Amino acid sequence: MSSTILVLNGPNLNMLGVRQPEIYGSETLADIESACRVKAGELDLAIDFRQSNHEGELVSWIQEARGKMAGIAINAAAYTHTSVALLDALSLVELPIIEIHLSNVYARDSFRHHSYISPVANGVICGLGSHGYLLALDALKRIIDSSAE
Ligand code: CA2
Repeated sequence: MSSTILVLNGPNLNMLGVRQPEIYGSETLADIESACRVKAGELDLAIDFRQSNHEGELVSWIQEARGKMAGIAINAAAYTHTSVALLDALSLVELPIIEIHLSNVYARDSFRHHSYISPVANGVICGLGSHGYLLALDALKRIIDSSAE
């Protein structure tokens, strides 16, 4: 059985550490990927860490995860608030899903308060910066282990 977690990152997250550190922190996406690799190793998981600025590419990666990955951690970035296509892909994938946001979306613009993907996520983590990614891996490990019992 697969023990690989697909960690998906949506549009503009490749710019982390370059702009708006007051909102998103000073770490780059590469820094977050490194921390996730260390955490995954501690949890005896592997990760496939990806970023795309293209909705269709994210949809294809979610579809390909079905039957191959053990779970999905996703920061869909702005597509969180707009994408029925991501909702549909995630609802078909039959894997545990944790939604992540670096910032506290509820303390920001009202259009960030609605997520299309939360209804199909097992859990949502927001406002804890890059630590949220590590908590998402912890949560997925628990869900995967408990469903294997
Ligand atoms: O807080 C989060 O993680 C978000 O998913 C980030 C998205 C935003 O649209 C969501 O509402 C909340 C934006 C990602 C853009 O990333 C940037 C990184 C550096 C500079 C500018 C944007």
